[in-house]
Amino acid sequence: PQAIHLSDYAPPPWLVETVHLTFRLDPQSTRVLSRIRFRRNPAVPGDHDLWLDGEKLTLTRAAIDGQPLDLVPESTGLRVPAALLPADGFEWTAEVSIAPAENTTLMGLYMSKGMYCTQCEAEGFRKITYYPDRPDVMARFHVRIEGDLPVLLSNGNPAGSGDGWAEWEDPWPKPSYLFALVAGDLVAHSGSFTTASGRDVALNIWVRPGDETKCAYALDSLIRSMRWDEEVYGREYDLDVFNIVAVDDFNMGAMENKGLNIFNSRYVLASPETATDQDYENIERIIAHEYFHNWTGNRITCRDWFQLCLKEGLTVYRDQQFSGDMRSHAVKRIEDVLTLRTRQFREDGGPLAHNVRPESYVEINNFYTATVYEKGAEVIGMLRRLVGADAYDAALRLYFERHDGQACTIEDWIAVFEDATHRDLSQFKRWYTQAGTPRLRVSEDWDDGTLTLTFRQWVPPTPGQPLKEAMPIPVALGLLAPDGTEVQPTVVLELTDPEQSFRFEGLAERPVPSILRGFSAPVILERDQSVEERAFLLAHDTDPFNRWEAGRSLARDVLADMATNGSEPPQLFFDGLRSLLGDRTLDPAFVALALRLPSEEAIAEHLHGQGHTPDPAAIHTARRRLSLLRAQDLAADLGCRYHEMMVPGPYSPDAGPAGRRALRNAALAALSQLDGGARAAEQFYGADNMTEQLAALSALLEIGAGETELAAFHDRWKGDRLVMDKWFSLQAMLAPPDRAASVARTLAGHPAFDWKNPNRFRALIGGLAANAAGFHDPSGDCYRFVADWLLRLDPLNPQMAARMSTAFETWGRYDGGRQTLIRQELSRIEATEGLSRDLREMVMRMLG
Ligand code: BAL
Ligand code: ZN
Repeated sequence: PQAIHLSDYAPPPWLVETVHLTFRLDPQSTRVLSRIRFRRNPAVPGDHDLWLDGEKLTLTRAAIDGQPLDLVPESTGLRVPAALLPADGFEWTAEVSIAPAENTTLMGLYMSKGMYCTQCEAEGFRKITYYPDRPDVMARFHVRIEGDLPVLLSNGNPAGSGDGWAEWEDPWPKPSYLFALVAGDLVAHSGSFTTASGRDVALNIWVRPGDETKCAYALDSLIRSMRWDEEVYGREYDLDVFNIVAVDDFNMGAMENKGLNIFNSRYVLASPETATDQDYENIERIIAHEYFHNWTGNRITCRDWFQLCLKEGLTVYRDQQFSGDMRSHAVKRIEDVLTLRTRQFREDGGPLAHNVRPESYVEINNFYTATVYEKGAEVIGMLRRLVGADAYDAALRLYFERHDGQACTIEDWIAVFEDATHRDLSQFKRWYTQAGTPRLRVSEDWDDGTLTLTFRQWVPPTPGQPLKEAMPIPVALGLLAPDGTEVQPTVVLELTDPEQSFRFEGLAERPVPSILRGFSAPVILERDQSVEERAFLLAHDTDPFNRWEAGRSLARDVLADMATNGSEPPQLFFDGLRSLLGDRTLDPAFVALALRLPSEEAIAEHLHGQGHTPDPAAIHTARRRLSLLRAQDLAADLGCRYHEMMVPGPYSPDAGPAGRRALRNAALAALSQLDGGARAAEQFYGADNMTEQLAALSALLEIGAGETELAAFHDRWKGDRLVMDKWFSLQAMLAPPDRAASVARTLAGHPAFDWKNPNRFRALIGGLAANAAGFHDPSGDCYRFVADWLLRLDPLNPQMAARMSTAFETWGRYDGGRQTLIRQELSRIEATEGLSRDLREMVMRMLG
């Protein structure tokens, strides 16, 4: 398959004014009638054919201005010669038929448990009808749905309904990727919102009958998101109705279709008995994310798919701000950095590394990545740090004013900031055009009251980019006196050169620098720092992120040492944690994060970065040993906190009680190593909420117990799909390394392993891939198991298969034996006939 290049972008010669669609729904043969008004694009002179994308469509008839056409479709679309096209515009009419019940890709129009639904981003609309399916073609849509189902939904405002039909009118021009249709036997959990200017908006969360009792939190999150976007970004909602639909079979987390968001049901449905605190937090975040897209994505969209980060990076940044405002900024920042390091640094350091704005792709679905989303959000955060909050607000106002209704590029975005701040941001653009995580090495020099900090930056080579230029890096920094007082409050240093020094003069005594406060840039900071200095920062840093980071990097180094040379942890490590655990002024959620040991994956990545070949088994053993030694050393303190953090009264998902449960469950996991799981079993059977029950089950599995509880959990929850996903993933994730493959095989043979459901597939295959020592067991059993399942899923749902193939992306870190085994599996996949474009591109990139 051909790669598509950013440099080849050409504007569309034909634009669309209006689209009228009629759907006559039928599982095997849905008929789609289209009437589309085209006009010439004044920016593209000359005569041009009309190209309409279309895949797997049966064309019944087509006409231009009522004149029937005799066209022979190609496999990817239809071409109408320029000679047949009136110069000043025309009306295209067509009828196609499609089979939603046969559509297993979950792209385009498909069925999920008797319900019709759509997913059009990025290129699903072309599986619905012939159309210029590209985001720079924006049009007003009118949709009529005919079908014998009680609820018939599309984008925009309702425009009439009757027995077996409904019409929808969307007044806002939009690209086809934002089109949506839902039809089914659904019920709504409803509410309303009055916008700042007094517009009443009806809010509905549509679910299958029986699930309407699990929508309250999603609705509440939506209302808070709508209010927040008015207050913080001055953005008001612009339709009379906002519909959200929960679907069980969905490839993504959710989709921001105009006025009709479609969600994976795991990010809508929640009750205290079935959803964890983490689930609630995710629902709040994703509801907000999709809602925020209404302005950053929908009203202002992307010119082409290379610009994906324009909407995704910004919208992730906005949802991060929102979650911070709703909960705790310090805790949220730590969680976001953990996600970034786990998913994005891994991607940036391997064969799949790509720019925040990629420059070529074979299959765009493969670029909905942590780099585009999470690093994209970091880039926005850095911009805001560099220009300041007020200038950021001014730039955003200008962005909305200048580009409303347009399909834009990163150049447009940067220009807005340049115009609003009069800064030259040409170097900053490198964050969009250079892949790889910059490394920042800092050295200190102390001389007679002057501290000099010297920074040296280096961006490692990535595929297709052997040489890099210096990045602009905002480094937030503070200085602490030996008694813990802050002698230099946070300043933002702007690095622009490969090497740069900064002097701090007139200091009475040598301070301890706190560098990269709040994780002010997505870089790897390299620093020779003593255990004592880290312990000092863990105890005293006034920046909560760096306080956490001090403990984190200490734990990481301790674990790295234990895994590579069998050393023992220093007592100072335990003492630091003890004082943290005993500090009742700290947010319990923060303490829980500080107690979380770096994952095995994080240690492997760190060791690889230090020039070692990580041994997954040694890392696993070291982490378990450190966890046990820590529990022994801190047993009394942990026991104390376990009791203290009990949350009385009815369950609330709010940050306060959730933080208490997080600390309590961290203590439980540690203590279970000492008490044989007695407390965990007690908590498991006594829990009235999923957070406590699942944490107890997890603590039991981690110590090799919990067989009875697993069975009890299964019996209690076998009727609940979302809870059963947890049952699958927990077992795959926590299986002992030498038994991971056999546990996974048993789970795959379980009657509830509905592998065509993306959530269930991800639970098992993703869970196994997250079991680092198990997945990398030297037998290669898990590699084979995962490859077999990718090959099985690929013909049905290539997008999911391609996404899950990233289990293999870190192969280059490991020893020769493991590398050979993984490459064998990747080569076996690559050699398979009929492989999808999606999976083929991923495997080829991984093989390099
Ligand atoms: N646009 C795809 C789903 C999301 O990022 O919201
Ligand atoms: Zn998004």
